[in-house]
Amino acid sequence: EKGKEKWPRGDEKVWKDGLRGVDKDVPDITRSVVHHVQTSLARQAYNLDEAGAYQAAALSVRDNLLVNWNETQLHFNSKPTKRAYYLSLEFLMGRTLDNALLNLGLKNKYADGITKLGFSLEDLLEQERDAALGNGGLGRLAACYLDSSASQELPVWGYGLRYQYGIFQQLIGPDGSQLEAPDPWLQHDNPWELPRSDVTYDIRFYGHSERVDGMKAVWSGGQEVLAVAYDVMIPGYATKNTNNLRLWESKPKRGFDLNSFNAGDYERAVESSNSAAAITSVLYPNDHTTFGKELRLKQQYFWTAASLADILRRFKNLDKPISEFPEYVSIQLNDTHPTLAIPELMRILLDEEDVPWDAAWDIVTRTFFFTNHTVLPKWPVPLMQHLLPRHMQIIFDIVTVEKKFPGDREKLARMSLIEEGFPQNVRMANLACIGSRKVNGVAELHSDLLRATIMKDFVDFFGISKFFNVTNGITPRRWLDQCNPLLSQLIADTLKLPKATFLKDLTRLEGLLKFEDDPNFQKKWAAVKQSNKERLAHYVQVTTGHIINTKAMFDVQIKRLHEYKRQTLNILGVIHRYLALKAMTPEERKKVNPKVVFFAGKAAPGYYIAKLTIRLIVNAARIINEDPETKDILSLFFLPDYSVSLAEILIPASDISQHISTAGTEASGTSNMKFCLNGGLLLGTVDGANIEIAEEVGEQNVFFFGHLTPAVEDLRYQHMYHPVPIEQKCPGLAKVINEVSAGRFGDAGVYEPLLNTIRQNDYYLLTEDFDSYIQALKLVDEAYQDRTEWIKKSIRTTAKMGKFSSDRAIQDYAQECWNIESNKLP
Ligand code: B1H
Repeated sequence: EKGKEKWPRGDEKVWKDGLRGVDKDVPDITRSVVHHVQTSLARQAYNLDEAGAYQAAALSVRDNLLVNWNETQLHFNSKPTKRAYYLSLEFLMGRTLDNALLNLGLKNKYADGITKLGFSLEDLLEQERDAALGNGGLGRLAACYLDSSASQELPVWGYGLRYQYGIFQQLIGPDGSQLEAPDPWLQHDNPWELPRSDVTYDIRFYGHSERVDGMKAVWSGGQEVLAVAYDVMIPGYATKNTNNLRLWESKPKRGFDLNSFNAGDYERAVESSNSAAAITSVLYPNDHTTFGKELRLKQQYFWTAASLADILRRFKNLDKPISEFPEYVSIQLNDTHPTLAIPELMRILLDEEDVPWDAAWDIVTRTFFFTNHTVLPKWPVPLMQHLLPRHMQIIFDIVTVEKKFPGDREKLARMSLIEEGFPQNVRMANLACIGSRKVNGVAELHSDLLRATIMKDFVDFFGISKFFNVTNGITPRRWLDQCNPLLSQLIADTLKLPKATFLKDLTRLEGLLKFEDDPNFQKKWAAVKQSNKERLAHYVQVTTGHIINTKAMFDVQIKRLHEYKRQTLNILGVIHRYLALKAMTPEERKKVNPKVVFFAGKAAPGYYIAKLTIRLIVNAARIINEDPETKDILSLFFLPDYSVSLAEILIPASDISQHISTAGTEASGTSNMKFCLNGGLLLGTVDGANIEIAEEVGEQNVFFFGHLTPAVEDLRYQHMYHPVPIEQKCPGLAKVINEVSAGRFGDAGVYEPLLNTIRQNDYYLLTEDFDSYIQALKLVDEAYQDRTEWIKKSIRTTAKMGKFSSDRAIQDYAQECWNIESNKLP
């Protein structure tokens, strides 16, 4: 009988002797690296370059992870355990080697071993390509959550897609505009994944659905493709527990169509296999808006169907009745992208498990939890009907059941899963909401706004307790210890604690408050920042040839280019500063504190206005950095191809960072937390998690400006219906805009569409916030003059960041939603 066989087969002692343990000493490490050079890479000492040495070191580290990973699987399989599954279309992991070494506690030993083999570990780390399977904050959040789950020994498994191409590479063309190139991150072997050719599922598209008795149906025909699993090990920090991230690749079910092949039509024969492979070929780079594209819907269904099939198979191994599914499985939906999991689980329960409708719906609504990160995507009914006929049927059946709810008709229309129109649309957020046990936003303000606006009718219907908040978090392992080893060491020395203590309980940083007045500690604190600024300056010099004054204030804004994030406000502020410096006498300029402004971020390839902002930044930099009158006191850089790895260099080097979205538009933001954890001060609007950061560190330690959320709607209304010319509304900004428009930064004319968004209805309210923004920048300058006070602010900021650890966020989910428990490997 399966599952009851004796194992291991053969002699248990022989098996045990054959098992590899985790490396303990430098000789074990060098032996394993050499072994991989020889037998995995088929190379030798004399022909090994850095790329090869990186591969061998990575394979050797992977062996250690595998030992722990296997034990973790066995541990959690040994008795029925409730698990949580995190479904995310994006996992922005960045590099793995350094993180794995730190989590395993093997970094120093590997550094020694690698040195003995004639290489430097630091150089090998630079050989690794980022795994960039995400757009921005939403994808990086998923990566932080995996780290926190494993580090807290929680049974949380991730599911995503194995895109052949991650987020595009950004290049800057001769005229300063963004150009895109593919990101072939799998070109070299990826040592961090394990192909699981034995774990596959058939996934159907198109075809037709025929009802059989009542709510049941048979879905057949159409196209079938194969989902193949790839496993990525997720090591916890200072624990053996090593979780799993399973990524799906699409493959043709059969190599090619034999009928067409036999008829001599070879092109036709491979056509369908190409279309199967296309499903997981590329990450959509649109961030916030990917609407109406058939391939995107295919990705979403392919991934949710494969993941659910896998989850169900694991549940079935437990031999429990299907009604107990929610006792063993919780599924977190990362935004609306995986919402098809709801009708898909209904389909499986109704059509394959013979569960009646009400019982099926009960199982579904106890299994899913939904995190909202932003506004509301929808899918056209005709597209869904064509691609997923059975799911469309189920959605309409849910609507029929919904109609039995009492309530006024307008309200029902607002709450409906179907938006009327030509064509009709399926509202995915409404489906996710009614199909889930609980719904949360990602910062207090955002959750409040959800409850008060788009979810209001649902709050009335389901009651307020279904709607709650989990403020986002970041992992202190990567975003303190890994990216800022000097600061991490200084904290450990000062608190006289092992690093693991505060890296696992970030609230311990509060202990630093005792030292804020200690001049000796302040000096060391400042020295760490200085050294990180030099590291960044070195990077800029190597990549662009520019030499940076590291005594200057470093001011950083790095995030996706978006109108609502208002990089345009920042660059127009820089130009305002430049014009003011130009108007000064040389004597006056001597008194000005030098400043370097950094931007980085990608724009969606089709986002014209965002791309114009990049072009303006790049071209303004060309003028400003060459101006002999000002270049010593103001310089400006747009660093191309922003990535997790680049963030790891930029964040520790910042004195001040900007988070300046129009109030009420940034759900949370997470880089704000990263900067503050690394002792950078925050300049921002009263939006997203900025508010909670200020609550923690004290408002006197952040620089806030701009209108508040409740004012935004009225202001927009005024701009629409009672527009005031910009010269009157905001003369300071008008002057800057006129200079740009006149071609002072080259390209006269090309920026008009960008400038017009401000001159015309100014949806993101730059004219409303510009003056207070400039005022806030002035306060920043003044504060920086008093360096001791600045350093104190910086220490206080770091000290109060405990709340923003993703460990806390994951505990919130584990307790509020998943009802799972830590289970540490012996
Ligand atoms: C966030 C997205 C997003 N919100 C659709 N929404 C996407 C939506 O490709 N798509 O279709 C991609 C991304 N991303 C971000 O999530 C918020 O803007 C941030 O404020 C927040 O910090 C982050 C994590 O919650």
